[in-house]
Amino acid sequence: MILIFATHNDYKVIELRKLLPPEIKLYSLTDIACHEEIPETGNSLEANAKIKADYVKYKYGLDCFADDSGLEIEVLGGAPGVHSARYAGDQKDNEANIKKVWKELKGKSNTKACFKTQIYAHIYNQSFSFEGRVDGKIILESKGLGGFGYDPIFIPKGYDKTFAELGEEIKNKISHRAIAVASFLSTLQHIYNK
Ligand code: ITT
Repeated sequence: MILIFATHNDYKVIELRKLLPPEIKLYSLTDIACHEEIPETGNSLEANAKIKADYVKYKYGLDCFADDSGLEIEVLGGAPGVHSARYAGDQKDNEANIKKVWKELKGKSNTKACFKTQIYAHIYNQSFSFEGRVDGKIILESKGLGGFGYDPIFIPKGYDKTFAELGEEIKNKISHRAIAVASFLSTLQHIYNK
């Protein structure tokens, strides 16, 4: 079966290709030559995931899903949250975003944080929503070369290394995205086996 993943983020596509079984052929927006930036005007992860999935469903009429994810830092009242991609400005610069997190956390001892993912899917003219969350903490230095975004500064609970150090195998077992995708997958299996 074919599914369109409504994203321009190549790292997310790489993660999803590893998380979904090979019989699901995954195409990104770039793969279907959709180069527009879909405006993420919602004020929640779920609203933005729905906006991205709806865009593809109504423009192309294809089964699709979108992921909207964010980092929530407890002492910052949940920031950057829905603004994670553009925390330090519209250029979506990971390094600048991380520097802004460090600046905002200066002098604060509580660095508890979590990553959240919302997936919104249109499959066989039905729509579905799934969520995933992983708790952890922020560190005030960058560690590791794997992953993307805030991975080099996030240590998941129960570990002593960042997502960027732990690598894709462990991240793909415990991450916010892996948890949301597991629910998505069990729904897909249920629908396709009917
Ligand atoms: P699309 O909207 O095209 O899918 P995006 O990168 O803009 O791609 P989001 O709107 O979901 O994705 O933005 C979430 C931002 O949060 C993302 O750019 C990263 O900075 C960060 N983020 C999301 N998931 C992450 C992960 O697994 N590890 C580290 N950072 C992550």
